[in-house]
Amino acid sequence: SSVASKTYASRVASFANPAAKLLLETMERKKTNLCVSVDVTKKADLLQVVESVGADVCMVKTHIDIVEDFDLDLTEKLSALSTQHDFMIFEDRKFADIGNTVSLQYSSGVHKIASWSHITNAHLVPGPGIITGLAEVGQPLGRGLLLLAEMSSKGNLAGGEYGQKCVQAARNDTTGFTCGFIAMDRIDEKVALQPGQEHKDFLVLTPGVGLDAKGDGKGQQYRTPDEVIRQSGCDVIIVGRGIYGALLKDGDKSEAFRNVQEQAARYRKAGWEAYLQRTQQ
Ligand code: BMP
Repeated sequence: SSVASKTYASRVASFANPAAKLLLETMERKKTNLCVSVDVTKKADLLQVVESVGADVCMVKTHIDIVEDFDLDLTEKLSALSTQHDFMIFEDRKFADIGNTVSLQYSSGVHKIASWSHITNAHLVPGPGIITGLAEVGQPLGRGLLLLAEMSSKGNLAGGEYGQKCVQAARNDTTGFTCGFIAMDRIDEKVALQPGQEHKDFLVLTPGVGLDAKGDGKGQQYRTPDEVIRQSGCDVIIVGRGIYGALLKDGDKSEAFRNVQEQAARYRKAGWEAYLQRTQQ
């Protein structure tokens, strides 16, 4: 039977990866499948958004390289908030180079991603060596990796046969470091097992989620939490501008942050109701 009918809690045992286990446990404990994508360029705004949404999310997603005043105090504060509010951190780095280079990009440089991000992601364009390179750094730290099997944007070149190859590569990663996908549906269940492969459970995290807009005029395409969670069987909704959008408008900042909190509560409720309906609890 499809994992879509199973509860998050019942799937914890089917993962070896500690980050995947923790995410499923967190979702069940907090009753939320919402990940907020905090794509703002100022450290103070980023931290304030995270403060505002912390109680409503299982995970916060960052693009740490867009922060203009980045310093390691930011990732320390982010980690402290992650403990305080019980959510995980996903740096949306989209690694896309050979194994040796991604090891360095993941462990080193200004951002030292592996030291604070529980989960990160990669394109499989360079081949499975990218998984080996990232696993070398992340596996000893108990981190997890998602492969971008599908994307939400119009005209993207992922998906199709490429997406199927991502599923095969994830299954063939015997370390368990690869624990899921960025995808638009339950892609792992659409790809037949190859001879010798065992069935494995994977997480599916899905961006391109909005309740009020269909697109952004720059290729993004939005679906509702119900379409993503109930109809497509994905596990986590990733929402950015639908939640922090008020911050992009001029006006009273404290009012904007109140709106951010309200939107997080709204998306959390929509995502969780879709999950309850899917699993008929
Ligand atoms: P928004 O909800 O504001 O459109 O933001 C979506 C977020 O998810 C962005 O951070 C973007 O980089 C990311 N994303 C996406 O939109 N589509 C994908 O296929 C993969 C992504 O990581």
